[in-house]
Amino acid sequence: MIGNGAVGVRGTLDEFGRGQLAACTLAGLYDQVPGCWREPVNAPNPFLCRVWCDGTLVSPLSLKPRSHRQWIDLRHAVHRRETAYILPDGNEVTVEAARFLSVTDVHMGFANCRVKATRACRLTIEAGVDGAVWDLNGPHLTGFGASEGPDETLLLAAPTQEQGVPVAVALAWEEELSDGATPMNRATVVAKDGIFVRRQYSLRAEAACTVRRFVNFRFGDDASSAALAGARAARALGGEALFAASAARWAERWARSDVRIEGDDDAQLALRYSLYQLLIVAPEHTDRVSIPARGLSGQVYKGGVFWDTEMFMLPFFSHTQPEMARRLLHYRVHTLDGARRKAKEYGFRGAFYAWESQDTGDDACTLFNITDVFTGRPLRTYFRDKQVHISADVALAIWRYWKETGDDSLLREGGAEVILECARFYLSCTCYVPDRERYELRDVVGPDEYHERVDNNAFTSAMARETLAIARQTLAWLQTRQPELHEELIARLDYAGDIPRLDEVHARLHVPEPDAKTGVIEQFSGYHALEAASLAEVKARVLKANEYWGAGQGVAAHTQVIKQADTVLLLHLFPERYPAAVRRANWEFYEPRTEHGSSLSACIYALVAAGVGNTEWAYRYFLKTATIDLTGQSKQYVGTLYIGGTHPAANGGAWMAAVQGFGGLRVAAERIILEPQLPAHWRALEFRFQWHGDWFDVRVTPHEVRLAAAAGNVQQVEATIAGEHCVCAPGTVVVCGLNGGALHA
Ligand code: IFM
Repeated sequence: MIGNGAVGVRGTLDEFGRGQLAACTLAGLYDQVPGCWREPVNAPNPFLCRVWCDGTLVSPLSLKPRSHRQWIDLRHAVHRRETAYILPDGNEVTVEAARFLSVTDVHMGFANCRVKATRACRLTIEAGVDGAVWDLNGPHLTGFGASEGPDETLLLAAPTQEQGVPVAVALAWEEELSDGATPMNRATVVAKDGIFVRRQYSLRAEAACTVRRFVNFRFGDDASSAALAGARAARALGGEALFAASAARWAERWARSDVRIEGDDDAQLALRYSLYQLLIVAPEHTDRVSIPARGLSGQVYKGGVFWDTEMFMLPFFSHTQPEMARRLLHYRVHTLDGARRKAKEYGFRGAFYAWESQDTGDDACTLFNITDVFTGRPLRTYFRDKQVHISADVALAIWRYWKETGDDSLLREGGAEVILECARFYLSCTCYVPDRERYELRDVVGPDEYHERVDNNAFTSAMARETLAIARQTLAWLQTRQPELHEELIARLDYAGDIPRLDEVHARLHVPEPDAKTGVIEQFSGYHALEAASLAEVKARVLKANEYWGAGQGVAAHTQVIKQADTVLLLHLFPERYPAAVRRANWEFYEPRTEHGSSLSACIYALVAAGVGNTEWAYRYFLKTATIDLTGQSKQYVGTLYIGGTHPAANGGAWMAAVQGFGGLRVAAERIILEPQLPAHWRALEFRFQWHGDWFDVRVTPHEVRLAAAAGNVQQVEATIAGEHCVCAPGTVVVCGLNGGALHA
């Protein structure tokens, strides 16, 4: 894939169309075809390009190539391919193509295609904007208008079905002919859903012909004129200048984000690929969208933004590009009203965030989200209704962003309000149990989606209690630092009556604790009484590929086998509350019971394993998360639901496992902590992070840790490295020997 946060383009070939699942997915534009699921809109594809040589279609769809290479230049985010064919007459034709999307002007993109032949021939190149796009629940764009400008420009536009939002894609054409290539005929082909230019050239032996397209994606008012003007402006700028600007921005991104591993090239590639996947879907241009669970790789999961962003991707962004983290969190401020509507719909107060959030914050998650492979009937799932931890995930992420960056603007500009409304939601959905003299959070679904409607899920209850604590601290902060805003919020939200209840419920909300003997935390009430079938036994009971293991009657639902990290996630989030022995006991208890049926699971097992010094297992799980989008071995279906695509949460998890797991980085409000645990064969790990506006570089080897504070930093920070306390002033380096080495600066 290539992407720039506004558009994602799947890594299909230039000749490919709907049948080969080509798609240019737009961020933030959703549409619903009556009776179908609402999902993101795939724009018309301006990258389509076909080649004929003496009347033969030169395409892997019709000919077997002699050689084919296709790759991503991760450094500059360019998709490239080179394919060679020997035609029946012996002519060797080579097609080279490249495409990228600009990150400096996110509407712009560029593609070129160079064709050369070893023998004299007549070449036809057709390129244009193809509206026949792949959709899961489409078509979203019908009634196309196609036009051609006098200056080699093409435009294809259509309104969305639900709201009539205009979508337009324009293309400006440019060509370069080598000696021996002569232009011949030119024709414009207008189809009901596309517009193309078809040009013929006469080529002498070894001549080449290059066609460049400057493309522009727009939606909203004036989309057509803006797209045309944008394509023309890009062409006026030229491909090299467009590339140079975008590449310079990519260089900045990599300088902040790269993590270097010495001694393990496979891990290095997998990790860089993961970071690339995160960077191509991060919105540079707006705080009105966030990153969907499948990024911009298509329409899977309805383009919904899940807790994946806050819990799995945000740490990467807040440590390496806080302004991006801020934008992602601001999306939750913009969608607060949707969360309020959802709370009201279920009879609660405050903010109950959407399980699958789109543009308005209303929940796109359907009640029957999966179809049974046996009966073909939709299965009732309770993700939407009962996965109440989502609001706590949002509140915790906002709070941690502030703690880690020191930027209080988000709290002032809606973040505090979000936290208060999330806390109010838990005040309204916890129940008091008089017999036990405590509050409980009942009838929920925790991260482990195979066990629905459970009581006292340790993760969910702990997160709810944390939200109440955060709300109390937010109020205290507002009162001292922002008294006017404090007063305004209390009055506008009518919050005065809730304040004492925050204390009351926080003090008495039941959160399952580690067992005094074993240290194991019961995932939810009654979990231990479930059948202790092994993962292998449960797998053996599966009758049909892709059958769903949960939804009340699935093979895992009545057993202790869980879908993904649940209690173990709690230990990762709050390691200071659970001693290493407890973390180890829970990891060892839950690991053999976890199917890792979600891409969110492996990284958490890596992190907790690293935290307790089990680097061997940490490494296995790190590789599992970091290679997910390289191997393509992730689950493609649940029930009959297609869930393929990229996995930005696992990509974020790869960063977490490397930096927070092996690097042992933790940032508290007042200090930096580094407790590294390198895999045995790694010679070094290097990364950079930002803390409270200052930059730090870390290099860990098996023998020492170096923490370097950038010369431009403003603060002298306290750090604890491998248990040793030190101070790191701007422009200085602290070196701490591992294995008993001395600490020196
Ligand atoms: O958010 C996850 C969930 O935890 C498990 N199913 C897939 C979702 C999207 O990644």
